[in-house]
Amino acid sequence: MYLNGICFITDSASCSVPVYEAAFTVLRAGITFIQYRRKEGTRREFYQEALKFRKLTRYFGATLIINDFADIALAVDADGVHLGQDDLPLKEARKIMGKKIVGISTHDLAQAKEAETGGADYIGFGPVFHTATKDAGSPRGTEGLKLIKQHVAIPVVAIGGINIHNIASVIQAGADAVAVASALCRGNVAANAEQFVDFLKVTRMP
Ligand code: 3NM
Repeated sequence: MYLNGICFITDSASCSVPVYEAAFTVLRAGITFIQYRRKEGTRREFYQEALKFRKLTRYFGATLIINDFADIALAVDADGVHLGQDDLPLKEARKIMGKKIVGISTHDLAQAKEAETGGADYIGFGPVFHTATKDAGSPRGTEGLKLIKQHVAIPVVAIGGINIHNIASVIQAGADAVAVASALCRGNVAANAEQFVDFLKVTRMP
């Protein structure tokens, strides 16, 4: 199970190709962690697409996390669920998810500590940099990320505006993994993914 390296977050609005195709391409390049995130359509469509993602990630031995919906995560036998601050409370999600992964989006130290105390397996923290993919508030910067890493022991997945030019600073600040949507999905997905995977090889991040 991979909760490290680079997590590809699907976002159809910032993707130059259908997200399933993009997912295949990034997995083919060597990325091993995908969060299926979908903000449009019905929950039935979400489920049907999530099933396809489960099959695909199994081919590659990659981790699949489902954004927002614990029931869909279980229905497709994903590795876990990722929840925001306005989703199902962590305590309830844990009851449903059992031993599967539960990740929580956090935007400040109080939320990060609360997620850790509540038993989250990892936290997302961001936005580290400005992002056009989501209205996620003001950038916390790498200093914000460092502060979180000083106080929280569970893995921290940095998110928000991370690209091939600034990823080194995010790793330096202590991120255990980085989550990337637009910098993988915009333009040439294969070329983008190769650059990120090359970076991972140099850093020897798994
Ligand atoms: N969550 P990109 S930022 C989905 O801060 C999401 O919690 C964020 O996309 C948070 O890599 C974000 O294109 C968008 O910036 C990430």
